[in-house]
Amino acid sequence: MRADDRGKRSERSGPIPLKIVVAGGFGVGKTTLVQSVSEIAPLSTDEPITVASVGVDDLRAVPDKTTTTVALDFGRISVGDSLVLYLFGTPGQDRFWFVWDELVRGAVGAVVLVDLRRIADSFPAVDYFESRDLPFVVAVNAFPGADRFHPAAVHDALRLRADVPVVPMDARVRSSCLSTIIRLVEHALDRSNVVRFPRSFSR
Ligand SMILES: Nc1nc2c(ncn2[C@@H]2O[C@H](COP(=O)(O)OP(=O)(O)OP(=O)(O)O)[C@@H](O)[C@H]2O)c(=O)[nH]1
Ligand SMILES: [Mg+2]
Repeated sequence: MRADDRGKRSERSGPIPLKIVVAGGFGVGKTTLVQSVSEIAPLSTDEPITVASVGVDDLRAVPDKTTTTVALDFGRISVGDSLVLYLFGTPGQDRFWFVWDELVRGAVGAVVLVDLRRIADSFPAVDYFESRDLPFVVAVNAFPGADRFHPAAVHDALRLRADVPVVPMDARVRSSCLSTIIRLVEHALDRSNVVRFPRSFSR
């Protein structure tokens, strides 16, 4: 195949789709992240938190929280003409774990959000991606006290593999979320030894 034929082929086939999962414990900011970065109106499946949650979900750290994701969050980000990222946010409550296996199918990797006031809540998500050998980055979300710990200390506390990135993030700020997602894609590409992330993508 000649080089210009390859160009025509990629024109016809359109941008490469990449699936990214946004995971973590209950109320760590997964829906907020997807809503911050999506260029389309994000799909959200949040429902009011009901009395069934009492004694099950710990709302002390997020007292203003009135809804929870019951199926998934969905959003999209285009990266120039070459890539389109599809974001799938997981439900945070333990009773919706069964949805995770469907959501991660075909994903290049995951952003695991952590609220340092409740770091143990994100252990199951870390374990999940480690056990499936899926690339992930840990994003320390900007809840009160998040800046008191260096990423290296968080890395140690979560007993992460040496190459797993830990990044500070504010899920309410688009540029911050994009930096995290770029870090994930770079990490996934590093692990697969393929191409570099396009430089044309502005954060
Ligand atoms: N201070 C602060 N609050 C945040 C941040 N990110 C999210 N929040 C708030 O935290 C609460 C929980 O956010 P959600 O995005 O619903 O969390 P979630 O992980 O999707 O929750 P579940 O789907 O129920 O597991 C909301 O009240 C957000 O406004 C952040 O970076 N800093
Ligand atoms: Mg949610």
